[in-house]
Amino acid sequence: METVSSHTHESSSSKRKVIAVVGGGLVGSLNACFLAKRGFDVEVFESREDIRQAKVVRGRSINLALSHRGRQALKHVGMEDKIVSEAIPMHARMIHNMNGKRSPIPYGKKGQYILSVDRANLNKELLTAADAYPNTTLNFNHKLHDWSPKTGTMTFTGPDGQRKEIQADLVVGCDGAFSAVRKQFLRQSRFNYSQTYIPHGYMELTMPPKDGDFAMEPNYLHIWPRNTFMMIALPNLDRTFTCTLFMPFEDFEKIHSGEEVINFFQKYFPDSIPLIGVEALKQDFFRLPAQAMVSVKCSPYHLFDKCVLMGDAAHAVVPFYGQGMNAGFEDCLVIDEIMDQLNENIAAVLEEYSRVRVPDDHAIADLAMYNYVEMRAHVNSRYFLFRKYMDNILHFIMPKTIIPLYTMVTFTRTRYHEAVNRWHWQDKVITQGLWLCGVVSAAGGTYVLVRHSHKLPSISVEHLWTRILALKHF
Ligand code: FAD
Ligand code: EGU
Repeated sequence: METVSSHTHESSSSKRKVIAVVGGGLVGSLNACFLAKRGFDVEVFESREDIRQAKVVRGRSINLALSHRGRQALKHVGMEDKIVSEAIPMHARMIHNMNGKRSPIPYGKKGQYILSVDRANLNKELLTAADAYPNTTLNFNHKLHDWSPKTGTMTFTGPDGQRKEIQADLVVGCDGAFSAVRKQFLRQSRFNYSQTYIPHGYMELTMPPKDGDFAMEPNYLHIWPRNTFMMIALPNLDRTFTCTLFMPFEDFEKIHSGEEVINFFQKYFPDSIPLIGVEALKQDFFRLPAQAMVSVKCSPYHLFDKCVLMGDAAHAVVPFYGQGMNAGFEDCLVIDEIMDQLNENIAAVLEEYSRVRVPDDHAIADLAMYNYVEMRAHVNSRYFLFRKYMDNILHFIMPKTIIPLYTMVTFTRTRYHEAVNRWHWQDKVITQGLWLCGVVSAAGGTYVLVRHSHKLPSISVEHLWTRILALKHF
């Protein structure tokens, strides 16, 4: 068995705990910063090469929406300002209807906005930040194959293709939706696991600048809601937009030629054709096949005091709430808070982390899936506008009572499962309010009729009111 670097050797003799972070993606690299800041010896193992040196970075999506939860986590390791300065604020959604009409709907009050961040750039910044801690080592081209829950020994394929065994006190699985670390959990009794592929795939298309500037209004999240088809576009610093088309695989498979692509876009997203460009569209569409989306839920997140899962490895969610990365970043913040509470007693911390975090991650996984089902069922541009206007108006009238769900999810650190509970409660309040309005107007109408008929004895307004209130109990 070998140790990765000399400082690991020295520190294990000085009894500093060695933590192996498997996966140097968004969550792994941020988590390395959190753990290094605490003074642990951190070893990051990433299967890909160092993306800071790579010429072409192949990731899953080009840009992402960063919101409050993610920002709070970045702030904790001193990275918030840097990342925000390299991001583009989106103050509202811009809804595109079939005729090319655009309608903005603000995300919240002035100053409430989400950010469009470049995934590759964010990952590079976080790797550089992790690298700057003297007690952190980044190991690229290290692919985990398996590990032993008994001993904490991990087996990797190293840079030269040779097998390598490496030992750590704690293994932190940040290796994404298809986690290799998680494989050992599946062999344990009382481990819950489910994964669901949705029938939709996604494809990314680039919208180039027009006359050197953004082809559409830059500070918006552009949305083309078309029931089963949907397109979203987020701005990039280079004045391009990355458009993401969501569509059932079945429908992707029906499109074979450039001409069919244009026909399809002509039918559903006509205003985007001149902006992306006919030739670019014909080519871009066939560059990569449509990508699958999976939802993964499991529990618990820890195995003894040896291992813990975080980010997509613990909870991959479908991207219909813009929360996957934000939730993963919040995972890092939550376990850090627990580390403080429990004095870094690893066994106790991991148990508490599973106890606290599982209900919240499951809640956001459910919400994202719920939104996927709702969007594909009946969300066209008019319905989308109507629903979001209603949310905003009710919030404006009763700011303390009615808070839109996306506001709690996007702009607060309200625990996800509490946001869901509150949402159900608000729904009841709204439904009862609507019923009451209906009953009051029906009764009022009846009262007026009765008064004008002069045939029946008239009832006092007070009397009518108590009757209406009594109705509520049915
Ligand atoms: P990953 O980013 O998958 O990183 C895992 C890392 O582990 C990778 O670097 C991989 O190379 C490495 N690895 C894998 N296996 C091994 C192994 N065996 N050994 C060593 N290393 C390994 N989230 C948002 O918050 N906002 C959004 O707007 C948003 N939009 C999205 C749009 C789309 C289309 C998709 C698909 C997702 C979106 N997400 C969004 C979700 C977000 O991409 C993920 O939640 C996030 O990337 C999770 O980070 P992670 O570090 O846990 O996993
Ligand atoms: C999907 C893909 C609009 C980036 C959910 C809203 C998303 C993002 C919404 C992608 C939608 C959907 C919300 C944010 C965000 C909305 C949100 C979805 C970013 C409920 C890069 N979603 N996304 N909800 O409210 O809370 O604007 O690929 F179309 S950001 Cl599906 Cl806030």
